[in-house]
Amino acid sequence: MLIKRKSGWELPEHLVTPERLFLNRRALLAGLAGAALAGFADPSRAESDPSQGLYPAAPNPTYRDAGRAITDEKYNTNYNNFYEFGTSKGIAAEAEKLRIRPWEIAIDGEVDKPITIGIDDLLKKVTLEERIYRHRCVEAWSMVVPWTGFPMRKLVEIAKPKADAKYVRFETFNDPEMASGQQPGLFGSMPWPYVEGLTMAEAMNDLTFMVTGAYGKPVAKSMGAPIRIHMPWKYGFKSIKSIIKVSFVKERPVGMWEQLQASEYGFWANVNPEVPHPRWSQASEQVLGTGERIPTQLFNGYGDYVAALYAGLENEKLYM
Ligand SMILES: Nc1nc2c(c(=O)[nH]1)N[C@H]1C(S)=C(S)[C@@H](COP(=O)(O)O)O[C@H]1N2
Ligand SMILES: [Mo]
Repeated sequence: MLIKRKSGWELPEHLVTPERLFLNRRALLAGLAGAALAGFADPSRAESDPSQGLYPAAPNPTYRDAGRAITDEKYNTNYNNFYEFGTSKGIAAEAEKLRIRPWEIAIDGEVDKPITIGIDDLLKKVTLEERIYRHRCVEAWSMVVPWTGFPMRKLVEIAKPKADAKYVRFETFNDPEMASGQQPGLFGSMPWPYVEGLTMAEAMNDLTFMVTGAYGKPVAKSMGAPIRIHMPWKYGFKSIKSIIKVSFVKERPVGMWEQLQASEYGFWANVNPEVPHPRWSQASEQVLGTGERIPTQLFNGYGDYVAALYAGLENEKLYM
């Protein structure tokens, strides 16, 4: 098969588009329209961010070595899945339309007292730290990212959930005027807003990280400013960007991808090289920026931290 490399970090599109394959015709048209707008993120963007003085933060020594080189920032800020701004990887320029101040986060559901907190007030309540994590997309590519943020556990402490809260449900903005990808297209619309969920035990795990920065500065818009989550042992679609609502709930949340195609994108979505996605293998991954393909590890190599979370859940579809 002929594989044409474009430049640098760009993978051949047919290798990296599976997440949108079933939307293909619509995606194709959207991609054509988006191509004219596509460009690169402007590195000067962070200058107007009021939280800029908080970066860089002290590295957490436990998460300093990801066993691979950090992926160059330019790959990470310009090669994204952020469907609110389009279905191609080149949404960085379009994502500059994301307005990140004021930015309010609602914390509600089974909590002592529902609150709404501005991002800068939230940042005052936490201590930021840097962690280098491997990131594995279900489309079988990966990167290594120096995130800055705070453990999700800290957000749980702030929220004070009641004992009957069993899951956390996260929601991204829904603003078709700002985010062109949220406008209904020729072939309909995705079931916006983007929603994802975790169990309380997963939320309390030390690895579960609320990300507000990357590469020593506020996180780029294309990567989910001003606040996203990252769970490095799960496929990337679980790590929801640009969060506006965190709800503590009794029932298992249904994510946007799960709602769209439950047979392909489940609730658990833990990385496992031996469980193929229905349409492709998960055995190996392309490391962005290196041209290398390497074997994928169970739980993306984080089993020591998270395997115990799944004891007794063997009947669940833990890896899809
Ligand atoms: N709101 C929102 N969050 C999202 C997505 C998205 O389209 N919208 N894409 C997900 C997918 S599929 C991946 S792989 C990661 C990509 O994060 P990155 O662009 O920072 O690499 O974000 C996840 N979070
Ligand atoms: Mo992904």
